[in-house]
Amino acid sequence: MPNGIYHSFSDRKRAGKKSFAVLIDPDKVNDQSMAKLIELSVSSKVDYFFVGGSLVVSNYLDQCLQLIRKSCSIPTVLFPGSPSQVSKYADALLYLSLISGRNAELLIGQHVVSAPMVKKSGLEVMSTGYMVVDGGAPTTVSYISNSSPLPSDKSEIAVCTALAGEMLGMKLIYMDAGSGAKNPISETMISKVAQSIAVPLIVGGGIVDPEKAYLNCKAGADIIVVGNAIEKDSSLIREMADAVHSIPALV
Ligand code: 1GP
Repeated sequence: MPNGIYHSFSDRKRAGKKSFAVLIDPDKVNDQSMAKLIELSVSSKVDYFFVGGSLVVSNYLDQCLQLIRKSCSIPTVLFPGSPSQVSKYADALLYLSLISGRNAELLIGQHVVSAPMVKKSGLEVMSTGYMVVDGGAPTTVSYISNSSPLPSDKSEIAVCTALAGEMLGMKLIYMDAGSGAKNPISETMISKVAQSIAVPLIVGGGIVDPEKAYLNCKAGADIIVVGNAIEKDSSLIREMADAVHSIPALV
């Protein structure tokens, strides 16, 4: 992407164009499943691939990113669960600070340790205020991060957290109910947060049908991320992408 991924996020937001990102967990794919996923994503006009997971134990990350790069022009954004998930074969990195939690390691500690490596990677780094919202059941992210999620019915805490993140200089806010969440984030919370911030808002976790993706965008999400549901039924890629893109851009 000539001007960088963040540029494309902000340009699309400014134009009111909603984006759809497919989340790929490198532990759950191989060359064969990736080939199919890439083909479907290209034909469905998927905007971005987010790549990563709370727990990546395989060595497939680099290979997976290289395969995407050689097969299509969909940009890849690392969504790392830990500093080990940095790869020079991606286009950009969500440099996540878990601002909904109070675990200093995930707010700043791991960033300090990984900063030289991230700098050296040459990746486009996008500072991201990462907010985990209670999705109705313990998810890997809440266990691994050892921090409590934001209560799902406390929109005012979500608003204050997102505002603080933005004023601290974070360029993106990512609200996540966690992969496989029972309850995705409510439109009420999304809308209140979206109205309070100017930076692009990413929303994910437990979105299993196109209707929900559509409603989340209507509420103010700029980028919808779906992983689990697509792993189970890849035909959802097209339906989700169509639902997100059905929202008319601003004139
Ligand atoms: C999780 O936001 C992502 O971090 C996507 O969640 O896998 O439930 O779609 P799902």
